[in-house]
Amino acid sequence: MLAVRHCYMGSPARSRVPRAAGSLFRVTKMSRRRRIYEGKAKVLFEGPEPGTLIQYFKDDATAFNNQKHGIITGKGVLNNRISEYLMVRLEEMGIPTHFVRRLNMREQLVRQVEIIPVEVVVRNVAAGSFAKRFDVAEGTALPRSIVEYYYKSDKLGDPMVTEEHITAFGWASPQDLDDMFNLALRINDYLSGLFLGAGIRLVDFKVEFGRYYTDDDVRIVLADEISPDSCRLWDIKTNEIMDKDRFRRDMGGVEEAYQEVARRLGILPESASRETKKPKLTA
Ligand code: AIR
Ligand code: ASP
Repeated sequence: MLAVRHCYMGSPARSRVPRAAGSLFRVTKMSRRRRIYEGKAKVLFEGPEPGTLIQYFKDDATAFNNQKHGIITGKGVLNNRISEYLMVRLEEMGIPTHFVRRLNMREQLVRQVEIIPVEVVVRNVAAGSFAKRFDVAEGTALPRSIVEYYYKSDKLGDPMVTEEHITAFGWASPQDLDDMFNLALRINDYLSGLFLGAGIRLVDFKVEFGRYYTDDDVRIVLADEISPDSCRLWDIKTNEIMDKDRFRRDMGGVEEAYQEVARRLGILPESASRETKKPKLTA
């Protein structure tokens, strides 16, 4: 663990690298570790110990199944912090997660899990694809929280699926599904209260789960991330959008919104706010 940290963070060589070459230096160092998987917003590298991975948060943002791509400067730093904060709080509430610890501004150490290819969405208020599918006005409170499943497939555009599809195709067993459903609702209950305390309405969110294998056991744990990339978060008083919909809908002020979420949760580090003040690069 320490060896890895030293190799890309604290080596004496770093102080001799001219400022302008800093990012190049980081890229060179990053590529030394074995890249296990590259997603749209994150990269997974081999971890320092067997059974661990390093989850690196990029500034890349995509929407509508990769049709739209952009860079939100500083997003990776903020999502790393926000996801760390939420996963630690959830662990404290007895929700098992893959999170081990944050390593630096953009990376966290996580347990290696077998990702279940099902996105679990929990909705409290109609928005996004739900509002469209059922022709319900965005902002309509739902009579109760609704859990939906989507098959994780870029090729198919993440189609909505039922428990029947999930168990018939063998993506998850009935017991896995039961665990995922119950965990998703507990996560929703806890996070709804936590965000409410920060003046934010948790409209909906998406979570992913994985199978964590130990010597004599396998259990379902929360994986991936929880951040404004994966939640809809509205200001409780003004309904102002504070999440990735600002990017999807070209509303501007994306990084400012993510910063505001971090600030309200009380976790905006000085260094991150400096980094996010760099000029915006959009693609
Ligand atoms: N989501 C779904 N796929 C990727 C993500 N991030 C999240 C959205 C939203 C919720 O799942 O960010 O919070 C529901 O999305 P939609 O598009 O089905 O309304
Ligand atoms: N992240 C998904 C995509 O890249 C869906 C979304 O967030 O809109 O298309």
